[in-house]
Amino acid sequence: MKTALIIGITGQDGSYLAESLCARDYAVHGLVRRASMFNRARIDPLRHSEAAGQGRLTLHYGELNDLTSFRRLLRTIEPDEVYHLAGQSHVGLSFEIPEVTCQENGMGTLHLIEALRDLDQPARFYHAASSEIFGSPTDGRRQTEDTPLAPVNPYGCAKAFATQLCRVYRRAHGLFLCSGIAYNHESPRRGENFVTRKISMAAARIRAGQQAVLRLGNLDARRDWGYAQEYVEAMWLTLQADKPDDYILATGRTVSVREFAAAAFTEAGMEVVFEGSGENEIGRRRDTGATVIAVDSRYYRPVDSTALVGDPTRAKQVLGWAAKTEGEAVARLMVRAEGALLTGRPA
Ligand code: F7E
Repeated sequence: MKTALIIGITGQDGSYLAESLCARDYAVHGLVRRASMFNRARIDPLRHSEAAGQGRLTLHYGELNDLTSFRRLLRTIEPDEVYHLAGQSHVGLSFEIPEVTCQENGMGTLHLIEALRDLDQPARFYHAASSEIFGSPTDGRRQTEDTPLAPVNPYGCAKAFATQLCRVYRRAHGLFLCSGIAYNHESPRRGENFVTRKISMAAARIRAGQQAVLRLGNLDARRDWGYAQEYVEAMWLTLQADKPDDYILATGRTVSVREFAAAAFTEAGMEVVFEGSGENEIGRRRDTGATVIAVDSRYYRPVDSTALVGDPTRAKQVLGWAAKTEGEAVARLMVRAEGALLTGRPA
């Protein structure tokens, strides 16, 4: 039986990955942050499952920058694979809390790989990198693993640092370190302050008469949106490869925030027509004429990366992985899940 350690097991990706590894008969250990309130809702079903009952899921308290306890944990559980999915993940917020973002996403990663380096048999290590390392490329081409790093926000800077560090340590110390350069990947488990979840929740609530208007920032921003459950399979495949490497994990196609919202509202039974422009743009229901989407400049970012689209050819060729669900289909599945929450009926 293989042993895996997931750092960030309570997050969207961590919870899907834990389920996937338990189904593959791994002994799964998860690092969770101590907090005054429990934040384990996403892994609760797994914690109460047969796998947990059989002792195949174990949670440990830990912090990204607490190197001593991480070293102790590594020595105790001797993992074959470590998945580093933790850190401050909100790009917009990284302008407000840049130090925490860089400490967790940058230095936190350095601490982990330094601890691995000291082991007699270092585990294979997956680092959750991000398309934000590329910033706002202007050449009109899809990004590959060789696209230069040019981040435009503190979050991207921290991820670029950690990605490059993994490359350097791979080369210098021969460690099995891999970065999955993931583009936006969403699901019903997404945090509520990411735009896709904000949209899907609002569409379901407006439909149910529990909310009047959805206020959004930049409707023109385009994202390469995939489905998180598929992306965690790529994470696992990355660590099963013969050699350590970095992989672009993307669908290869973008839709705008406006198009994503339109698909979500249509799924909720409300066709939306957009009119106006800039801060004055609104979306009205075609059937009632009611304004259901409005632009609010509070959600604009100082700089927004608007041209990120990945070329996942290497992941396809080496790992045999390809995203199946993209853009509008992601919007539809997220609204269906919200609808089930609101009505109590299965999705
Ligand atoms: O924004 C625009 C916003 O916050 C997407 C993280 O997983 O993916 C994620 O980062 C776009 C941006 O995700 C609102 O300006 C418009 O252009 O959902 P988001 P993100 O910033 O792309 C990358 C790959 C990561 O690595 C990150 O960890 O939507 N937008 N109106 C809005 N965004 C938000 N949050 N809220 C709005 O009202």
